[in-house]
Amino acid sequence: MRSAFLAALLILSGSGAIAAPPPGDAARALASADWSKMETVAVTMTEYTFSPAVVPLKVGVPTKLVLRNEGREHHYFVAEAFFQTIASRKIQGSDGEVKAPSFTAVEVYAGKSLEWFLVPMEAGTFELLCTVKGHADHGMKGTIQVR
Ligand SMILES: [Cu+2]
Repeated sequence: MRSAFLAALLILSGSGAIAAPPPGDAARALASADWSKMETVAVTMTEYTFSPAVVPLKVGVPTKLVLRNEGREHHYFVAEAFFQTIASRKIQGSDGEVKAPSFTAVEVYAGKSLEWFLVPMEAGTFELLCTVKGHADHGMKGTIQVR
C-alpha cells in the first residue's frame, strides 16, 4: 500500500522534472519578439482529430496559434513537453484574455476558439493529445513539430 503510494509520488515528481526554460529566457523571448512579423497557425479540433495532425512551428517566431473546436464536444489541447519550451504572451478568447507564464492544458468548448500568442523556444517533436476520456484512444492525437 505504502510503496504503491510512493511509486505514484515518484511518477508525479518525475513528470514534473521536465526541464522548463528559466523564466528569464521566456521573458527575454517575449521582450524581443516582433509581433508585427507574427505567423498564424490554426489547429482545428473535431471528433476525434487534430487537423493538421502535425502542427508546424518555428523556433523564435512569434506565433498566433488558433485553436478552433469545430466539433460538438469539448476538447483539450495538451502537449505538456511542448508547453515547457515556449514563452507564452497570452491566450485570448471572445470574452477576455489570460496572461500566465505557463499552462498544463487548454480546453476549447464546442463551436468556440482561442488564440494563443506564443514564441517557441526549442526545436523538437512533441506529443499532442486530447485528454477528454476516450478521445485519444479514438485517435485524437497529433504532433507539434518545432523547427
Ligand atoms: Cu477531444
